[in-house]
Amino acid sequence: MNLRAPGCRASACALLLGACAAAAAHESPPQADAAQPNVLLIPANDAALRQQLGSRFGHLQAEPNALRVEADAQDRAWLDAQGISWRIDEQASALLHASLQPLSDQRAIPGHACYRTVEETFATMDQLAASYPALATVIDIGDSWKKVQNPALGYDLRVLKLGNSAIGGVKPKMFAMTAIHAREYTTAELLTRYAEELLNGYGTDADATWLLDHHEFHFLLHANPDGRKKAESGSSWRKNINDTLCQGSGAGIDLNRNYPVWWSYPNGGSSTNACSETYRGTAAASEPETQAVRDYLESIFPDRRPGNPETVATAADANTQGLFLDIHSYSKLVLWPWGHVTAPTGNAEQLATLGMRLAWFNNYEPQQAVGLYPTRGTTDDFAYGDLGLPSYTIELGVAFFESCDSFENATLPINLQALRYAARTLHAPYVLPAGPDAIDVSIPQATIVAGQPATLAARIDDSRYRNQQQPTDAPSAARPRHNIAGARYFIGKLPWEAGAVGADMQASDGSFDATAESVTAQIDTTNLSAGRHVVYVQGRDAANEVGPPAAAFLCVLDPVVIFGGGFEESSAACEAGR
Ligand code: 0X9
Ligand code: ZN
Repeated sequence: MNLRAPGCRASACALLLGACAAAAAHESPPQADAAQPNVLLIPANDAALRQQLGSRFGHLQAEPNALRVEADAQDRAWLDAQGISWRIDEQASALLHASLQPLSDQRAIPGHACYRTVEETFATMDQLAASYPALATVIDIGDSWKKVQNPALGYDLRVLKLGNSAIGGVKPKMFAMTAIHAREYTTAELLTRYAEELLNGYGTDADATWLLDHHEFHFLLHANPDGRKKAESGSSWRKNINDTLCQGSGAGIDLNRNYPVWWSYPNGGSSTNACSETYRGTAAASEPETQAVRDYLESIFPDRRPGNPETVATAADANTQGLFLDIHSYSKLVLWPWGHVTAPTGNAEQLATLGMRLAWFNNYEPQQAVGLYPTRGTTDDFAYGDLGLPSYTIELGVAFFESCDSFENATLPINLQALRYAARTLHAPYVLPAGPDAIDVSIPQATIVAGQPATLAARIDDSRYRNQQQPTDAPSAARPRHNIAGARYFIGKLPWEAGAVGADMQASDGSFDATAESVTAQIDTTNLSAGRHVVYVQGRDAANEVGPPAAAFLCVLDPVVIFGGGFEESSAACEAGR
């Protein structure tokens, strides 16, 4: 990384940051095409600067004493005019330039083969729906801006809905959307792979099975397909492609500033300039992409937050079910409402608790969204403000066009873990994350003849929080870790289902006196029916809070059938869930 402003000696820079910035304005950046953006390092970080830069760039990466933005020649001149010092981050800029090469083959993204294009993502959705007809369907929830202009062009906004349709009833739902900002490649691929994991795991993985039996997952994989198509042609595109008010490279409305809650709040958190990267549109929900998501959310979720959506302190019902996730890139953050003010929501502690649980898995910075920079009209403030849903923006990884190596080996695995955890809280997302997690549930000998005891093991862990590291101007989210006080198992029914009967598990070391405990139980199978059972484990802490359950399969064989010599066949049938 070149830490000097162009044309400045390091010592002069250290002393004369302002003068260096001025010098930079008169020289072309080294090895940079003037029109191409570079990654700039700005050696300062405070709330006023974040607000100023956030509003212009609609993206920034924060470190304790520095900020990074992607800036073209015009942006650099603007920074100079504002007296903001900057240097080029050569390494990050080289990566950015490599990813912005024009692309020729639209069936895949050259140099980024791990990311499906819009068409490839849609083909995957159709294949999944065809392969798993009882578990997956595709729902058309509206049209992109281009399609509204001309039905022969543009795209449908398509939701992949997952869940076992053979089991009826109203179920807790996860709604997750990705790629609302077109260039954020990693987001849609992460969610597509999570959908594949859930479906492929149905019937073989106990957690995937109960999650799909008792919940619904609604994934809008391309929330801005017109824009994404442009990004796939090698452009660092953010907004939708509505060019009625600004043409050329500045066209578009920032869909993450177009949502109807706090859209016009006077905090400068979006722009009224039609060519700005954070342009909010002519009216709240002016864009068809926004209208489709708003209407769909209001159709699948009840309103659990009374009164006017634009009240700061009103709490949503603590028993609200379901979750809203808007997955962006990049900056390694887990954010929750509000984004428009530093005042906390009425569910601040509950939102922070789940946020810090998620952040444990991806090791990202958990904080109230305004701590990054003030925004208005964002998806998460809408989903929380309008419906009371626990709502999160997760900023994945390290680049818009992140390398496949980095995506597949770093960003993907840790964020799949965060999604798996989030899914297990859907029944009571404001409540369950306060309790300890249940992990590594196993029944080492999981196929047994009725009457034989089965050994169940698990770990109960309350230490899996990531507390907020960086001080911001938004309220802090730190919370204590509790000792484990107990664990119970439930056969065939989730702990909260009618008729569920729990049985105690024991601490493997003899006493419950630590924030993480190994637990075990001997399951008496005498009265269990032959066939496959889901065994759920749930932990409890010293504050009497229970956490999200996790499960393992147990196969019970009928002794009469076994006696007749059918052990192999019965075991195979039971393990396959037949
Ligand atoms: O500015 C944005 O829309 C998000 N950053 S990005 O680089 N992906 O564009 C951050 C939004 C944070 N604020 C809220 N979620 N309210
Ligand atoms: Zn974004």
